Amino acid sequence: MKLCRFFLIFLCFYNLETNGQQLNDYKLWLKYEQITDSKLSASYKDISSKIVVGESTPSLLNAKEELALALPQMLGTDIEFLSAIDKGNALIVDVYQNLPVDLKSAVSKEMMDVKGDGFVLKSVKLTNKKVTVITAKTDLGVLYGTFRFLHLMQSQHLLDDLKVVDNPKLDIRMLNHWDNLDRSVERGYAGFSLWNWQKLPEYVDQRYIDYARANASVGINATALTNVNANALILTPMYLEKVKALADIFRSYGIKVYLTARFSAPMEIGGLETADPLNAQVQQWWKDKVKEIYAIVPDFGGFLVKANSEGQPGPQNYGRNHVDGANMMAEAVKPFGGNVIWRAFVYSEHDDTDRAKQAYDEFLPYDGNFMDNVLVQVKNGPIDFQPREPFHPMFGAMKKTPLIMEFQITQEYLGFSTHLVYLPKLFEEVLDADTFQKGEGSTVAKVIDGSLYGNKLTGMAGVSNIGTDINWTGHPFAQANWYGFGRLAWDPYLSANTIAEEWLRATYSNEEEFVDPIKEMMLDSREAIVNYMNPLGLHHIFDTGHHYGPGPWVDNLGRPDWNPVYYHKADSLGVGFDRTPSGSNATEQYASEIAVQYNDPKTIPQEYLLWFHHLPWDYKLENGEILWDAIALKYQEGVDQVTQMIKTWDRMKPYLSENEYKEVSMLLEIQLKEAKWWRDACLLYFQTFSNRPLPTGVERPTKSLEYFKSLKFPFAPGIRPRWD
Ligand code: GCV
Repeated sequence: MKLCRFFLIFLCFYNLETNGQQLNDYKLWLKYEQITDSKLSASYKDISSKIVVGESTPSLLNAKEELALALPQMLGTDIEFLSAIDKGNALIVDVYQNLPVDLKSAVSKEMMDVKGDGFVLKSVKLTNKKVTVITAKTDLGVLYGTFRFLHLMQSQHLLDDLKVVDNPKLDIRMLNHWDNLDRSVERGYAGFSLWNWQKLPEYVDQRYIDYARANASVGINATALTNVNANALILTPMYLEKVKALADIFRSYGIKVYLTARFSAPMEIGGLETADPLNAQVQQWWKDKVKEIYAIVPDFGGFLVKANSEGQPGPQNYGRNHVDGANMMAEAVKPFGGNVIWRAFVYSEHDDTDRAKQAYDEFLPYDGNFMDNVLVQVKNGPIDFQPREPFHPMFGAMKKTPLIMEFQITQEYLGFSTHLVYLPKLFEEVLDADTFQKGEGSTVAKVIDGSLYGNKLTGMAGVSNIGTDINWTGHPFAQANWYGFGRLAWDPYLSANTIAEEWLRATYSNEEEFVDPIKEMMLDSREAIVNYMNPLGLHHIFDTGHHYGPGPWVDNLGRPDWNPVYYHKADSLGVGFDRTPSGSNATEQYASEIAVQYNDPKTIPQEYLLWFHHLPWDYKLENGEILWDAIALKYQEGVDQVTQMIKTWDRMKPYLSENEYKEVSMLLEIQLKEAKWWRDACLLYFQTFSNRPLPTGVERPTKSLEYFKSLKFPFAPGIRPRWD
């Protein structure tokens, strides 16, 4: 009995502590923990315990609130907000035009380099005063600068001689929520949708504000609230009231709301008989709808549209094309300054061309025909957010149309929210890829920031990994993917290394002994998952529908291009998809420099080998291994890398609280189990074709192929519910 009570009390404390940890995780990278280094703390106090904040706008008030929250916690003392400063030290936070004259001239040089919502942080010596100034042309810029200033403190930078000028390099820095109106999230692995439609508009969850703070802290300035597999109801007055409530909260954090527009909405909620974009009534319906939206959300960003893709309706249902559809909507939002973001994720069930080629084939002929407020949103690779893909050939090839990059932050094909995978490494690889479309150095980053072709509108979208889990993203390290996406949308030239370090210091610790090995672990984690899921260019060999776990054997789905066997094409002779001129010739969609290199299995980067080539099992790689052995060894390497991650994490115990340690450690154990599952299932399956033994160094599977094939997961998270 006594033992039982003890156990209950223990459980209670355990839960409280676990909860405490999760509440800490809730704060994301905005934890603002006390600075323990006494020298640093003294210098920060000197700079920032007296503050003057311009209070003329809601965004400046947000900056003030953030300082009021962060500084007392970090400095361990009270701070004073003053209306002006005569002498002594102070932090001055205001838009440039409101600064006192002497301060204005002290930062005027830096201000000349500020663009849009960029900002300046500068230490300035004036008569009687030493001032640290956070300023910008816009109040939003000041808010961004404030977050950066606080981040520098969190990561223990010396601020005595501060001089930072930073500008966002892309215009639209956007999250795409694949959130449904029933609060399920397509490909969501962190709970339900944040948007509590039933309680909106009256009930304003603190989460909406914290979501906005987190986004603003990295410069995210747009959010598409609803799934691209859209429900027209979001455009009805009842829901628009709720959208307004969210937009009202987000506005002062600089976040514009976009909605996904179901192409058939004029019929479904408008009572029309057609949604033909060339029909005058349909055009008028969209114009009226847009007017209605802007009347209640004056800064509405515009529409995000998935049309004629995976069963979604679109202009082709009426014999029209993407330009007809996009321009009709663009015409409606244009007078209000809105945009249409039209997705290029298309592949047809009636076309047996290699799926990897279809979006390019379909969209290239329209280059130059879209209105100037249309952006075409292109996924990073030509298939679908695989652990590794070559960059999408539309980047660089589509010269007269602004392309907005679509990355997937949620880990549909990367272990859900269970696997620790640091995605900025993947994002960086794509952004740095050279398209060669305008000579060497024509990187994807230059395509999307508009510098290659001079596009006026630019942007980056990330499919959100955020949900109602206390820690927002399911895995504590998945927060780094939200953070990293935001940082790269702000500046696509930042390195994954820098971003990992920034995130770790703000989230976990500034101890070098912790930061260095964990940063290495993060940077290696993406290659690890490629190795244990899709090595050497294998792709889309996931189990059906939910994409949880391996399913290379799946061959019975409604469309050939949904079946894994379509992608790996394993047979007794070899494995891989021939996309060279002897096969689908997808390489012709790239610049000749790339095509030539990729067409030859000897010169193609090894990581893309089986994406572009079907090769014999005994094909000899440069290092002398035969293909079958190389595949097997890569799977093993992936498993070994996860084992190494576990060891690294274990060594970090002294720098972590018990629960901080435990939550990641438990997840890593699942990751190891699943990495082995991938290795064993895939190797047993491919072995039925290769008919070769596993090479030395590869662990023998302990279960049979039949066992792996028998696994079913009807309730795996993130599958789209059927309401339509
Ligand atoms: C929103 C993939 C996903 C779908 C997603 C689609 C898209 O196919 O599996 O869930 O649908 O991409 O990006 O539109």
